[in-house]
Amino acid sequence: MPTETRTTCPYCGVGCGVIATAADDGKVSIKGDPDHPANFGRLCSKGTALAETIDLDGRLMTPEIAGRPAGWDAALDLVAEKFSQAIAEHGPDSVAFYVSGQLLTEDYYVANKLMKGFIGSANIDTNSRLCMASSVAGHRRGFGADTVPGTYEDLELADLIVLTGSNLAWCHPVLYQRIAAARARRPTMKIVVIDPRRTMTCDIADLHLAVRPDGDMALFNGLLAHLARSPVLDQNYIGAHTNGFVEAFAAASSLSMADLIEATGLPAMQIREFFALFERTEKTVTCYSQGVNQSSIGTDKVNAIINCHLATGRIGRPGMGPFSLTGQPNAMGGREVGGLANMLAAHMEIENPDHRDRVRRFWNAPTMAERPGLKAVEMFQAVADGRIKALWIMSTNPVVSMPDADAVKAAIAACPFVVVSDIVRDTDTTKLAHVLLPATGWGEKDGTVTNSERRISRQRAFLPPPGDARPDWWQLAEVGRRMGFAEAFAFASPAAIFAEHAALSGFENDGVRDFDIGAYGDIDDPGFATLKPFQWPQPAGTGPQETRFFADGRFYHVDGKARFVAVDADVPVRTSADFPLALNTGRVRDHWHSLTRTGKSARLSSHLAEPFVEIHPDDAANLGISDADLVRIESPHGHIIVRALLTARQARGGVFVPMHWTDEFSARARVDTLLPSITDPVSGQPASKHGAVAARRFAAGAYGFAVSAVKPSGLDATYWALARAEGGWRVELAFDAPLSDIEAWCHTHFVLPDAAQSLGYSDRASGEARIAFFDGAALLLALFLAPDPVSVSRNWAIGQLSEPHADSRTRFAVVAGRPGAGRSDPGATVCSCFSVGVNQIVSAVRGGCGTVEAIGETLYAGTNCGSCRAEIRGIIDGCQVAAAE
Ligand SMILES: Nc1nc2c(c(=O)[nH]1)N[C@H]1C(S)=C(S)[C@@H](COP(=O)(O)OP(=O)(O)OC[C@H]3O[C@@H](n4cnc5c(=O)[nH]c(N)nc54)[C@H](O)[C@@H]3O)O[C@H]1N2
Ligand SMILES: Nc1nc2c(c(=O)[nH]1)N[C@H]1C(S)=C(S)[C@@H](COP(=O)(O)OP(=O)(O)OC[C@H]3O[C@@H](n4cnc5c(=O)[nH]c(N)nc54)[C@H](O)[C@@H]3O)O[C@H]1N2
Ligand code: SF4
Ligand SMILES: [Mo]
Repeated sequence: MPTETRTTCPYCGVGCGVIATAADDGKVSIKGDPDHPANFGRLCSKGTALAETIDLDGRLMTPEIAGRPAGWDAALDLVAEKFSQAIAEHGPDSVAFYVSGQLLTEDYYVANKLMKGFIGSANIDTNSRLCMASSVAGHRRGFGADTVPGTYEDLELADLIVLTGSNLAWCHPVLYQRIAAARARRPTMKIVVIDPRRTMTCDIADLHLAVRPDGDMALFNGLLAHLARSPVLDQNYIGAHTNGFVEAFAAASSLSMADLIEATGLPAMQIREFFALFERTEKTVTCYSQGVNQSSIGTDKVNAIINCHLATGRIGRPGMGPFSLTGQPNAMGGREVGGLANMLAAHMEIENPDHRDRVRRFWNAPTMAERPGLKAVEMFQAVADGRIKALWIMSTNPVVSMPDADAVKAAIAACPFVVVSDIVRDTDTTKLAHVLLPATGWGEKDGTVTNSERRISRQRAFLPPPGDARPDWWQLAEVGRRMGFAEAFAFASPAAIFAEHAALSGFENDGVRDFDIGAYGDIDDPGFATLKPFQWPQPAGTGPQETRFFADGRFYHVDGKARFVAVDADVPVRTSADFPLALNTGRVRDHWHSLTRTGKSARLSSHLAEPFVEIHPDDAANLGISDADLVRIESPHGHIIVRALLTARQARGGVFVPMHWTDEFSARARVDTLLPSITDPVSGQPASKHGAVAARRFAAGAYGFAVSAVKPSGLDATYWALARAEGGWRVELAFDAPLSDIEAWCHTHFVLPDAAQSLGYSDRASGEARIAFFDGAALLLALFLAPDPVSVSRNWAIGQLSEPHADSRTRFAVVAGRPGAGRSDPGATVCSCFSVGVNQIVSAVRGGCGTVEAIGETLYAGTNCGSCRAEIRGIIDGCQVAAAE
């Protein structure tokens, strides 16, 4: 009998409920959980494809010491010994944990407890430093606690949604769908997007403000000054529930309209339109994400937003409030356990001696950390200069995701002792580990995560642990025991850890601290097994409730009031004559961070299959760059080579490069090697959205494209990018000079049986060459080479891996690089859920489908997760423009 397991998606902070069904033959299928209050059954493309990412290919399945398989005892003993030794010789601050918002709350709780209460240092920081730290700092300054006031329902109740620094359509797709559905029901609802790029999210926007990089703080300052002079300024609310308005207003009102235009780069009309819309719409929610947080002025940006909501009293009530969208599945859970170096546990403060004493008594801790520890960027600097002697990296890939990534790589490589816990054997970071610990991954582990609206949901195992893999919490607890803290780390199950965490949140709380889930302080294994999603707070003795904070105007500063924060509006400038382009970075629709999981899915890899740079056509023309050229992008810290994607969605003067590509997937495309480690002075969060670079066309001597049934190895091309494809792999290539012996090159990089038959073709006049290898009717490898970027249809070529090639006609068609008569080419994938290509959509439009709905009815494209609907609309519009011309 197939068994259904209710669990939670391991990707973004929306925290969608998932039902995983494991059939008798072990096949897993995934659908949205109709009863989960985050998604009510919806899933995005990444969630839908989860079953394609859980195979054991490339998994780390046994502990390793110095690259050799080892038993758990040997590995754990060594970790405990090296950490204890460093602490004995150099003190507790000579060791560090670098963890992740993708850990479950139970893993995170144990890591934090071990470091802050038992090792006695606060040198535990997390990739959430690169993600949420500015929001946390902004909340604490504004509210006195790290509290997200609202709920997802507010997004449906609002009359105006301002999305700033958020590409919601791609990064929180199910929330985007909920908003789109709400607006379809209530078309008067307005949406404003503030983003230097015209992203797919702008598809539902009434107004897109293409603000200059970091110009949004001036915009919100200008808005505060405008509101302060308008009738919607809520004097009563300000007087009764806040402090600091006068100073904040003084700072904000120093900007004239001319200053605002200069700082934001926006026309006066757009600025006025936005201000008027905000002023007249009481039910306004301002959602923000990395375009706000990842900035050298990120915390100020957060407070500039909060200021506007406080000034109008639009907070804590249905359909209004500032709303920080969390990125990772458990960014919020990490904050609850105090996983940041400057927090304690259960939203208590490390600087506060009473809080420290309370946690010490609760934990019965021998050596509490006395002061904040090193924040991520400082931590890797301390690794670099030798202050950190032992480092444990868990569930994150800093060689890819930290700014100045090559310096971080060098620092880790030089660290005397590095432990990495991961689910994947080969990542850019695991390569540098002395000890590798195999973790159980999604579907294999049990615990909880908290989403953006403070809703705690269970992740449940439905697969056995592969090989010797063990949960992260178990690894940490075992090391804790071996370091001499047997009693404190004698956890028998994730339920026991959750119960302790819940009890600590309620311990001596009495409503003083926002985070209180004391109701679960004595939860047992059966209770944990059946735990339903619930929102915090839920103090002991209370039942589950839908919650909104600050409805009563009470905040968590000692005086019970909220604080306005006076923020400056200077826009940082990073570009110079040598590095004239502003560098912006972020995400694509179908990939997750460093590709260790989504990179396994052919479907997800087909939407954008290689690293690229988005550049405005005018800038490209000035630089002599054409579409599909390779581009070398350079900063004082490093260089990368990526594909040019010319688009007017990108503003002039800047470029956008995705963060996803690693050394496992491309020759040289880690964009974080270009970014300086500039951080926000309050939060310590790096400015990942604002660097400065120079770009030029990279003139290769020859270009190539290959499809292959087996994964290539040791690629030595000047440029290569590897992606999964249906039936095998696809590889983009470029070389300094044309290959002298094509067949030999193929044999060096692809495993081809001796019996393989090859068919080649080369055209001296055009400089083009093709070669294909067959084994019986199966295509093993087809390589297309040309002096210019290869124009063969990618999807057609990939399709050949699954087609029979018994007769010479179809074999010649492969080498000719185009479909035979009667076959069509689907074109680049647009809808990854149903694998529908652009050419199929264009021909459906030509056949009379004039709307996204009509395309859906004909091709199904856009009818599952809906993330591609904006792209489909763009294709329809493009066809209609072409027809009209
Ligand atoms: N598909 C996908 N979804 C994901 C993830 C993923 O890897 N892939 N990761 C998850 C995680 S951990 C996170 S943190 C979230 C991130 O979610 P988002 O923050 O929505 O995503 P990003 O693409 O990082 O950046 C958002 C936008 O900020 C804009 N921006 C850049 N500079 C500025 C500025 O100065 N002002 C303003 N207003 N905007 C600016 C960028 O152009 C970009 O479009 O996504 C989560 N969801
Ligand atoms: N330039 C630039 N840089 C950025 C950003 C940006 O927008 N621009 N965004 C930043 C943000 S917001 C984030 S969140 C980070 C994300 O960056 P990272 O955290 O470095 O990226 P991931 O690929 O998510 O890394 C997760 C790792 O954990 C492993 N893993 C998965 N599941 C488990 C598990 O259960 N246990 C263990 N032990 N390991 C597991 C995965 O295989 C992978 O190696 O990147 C940051 N860096
Ligand atoms: S929106 Fe997509 S990635 Fe995010 S939790 Fe839901 S299904 Fe997962
Ligand atoms: Mo993130």
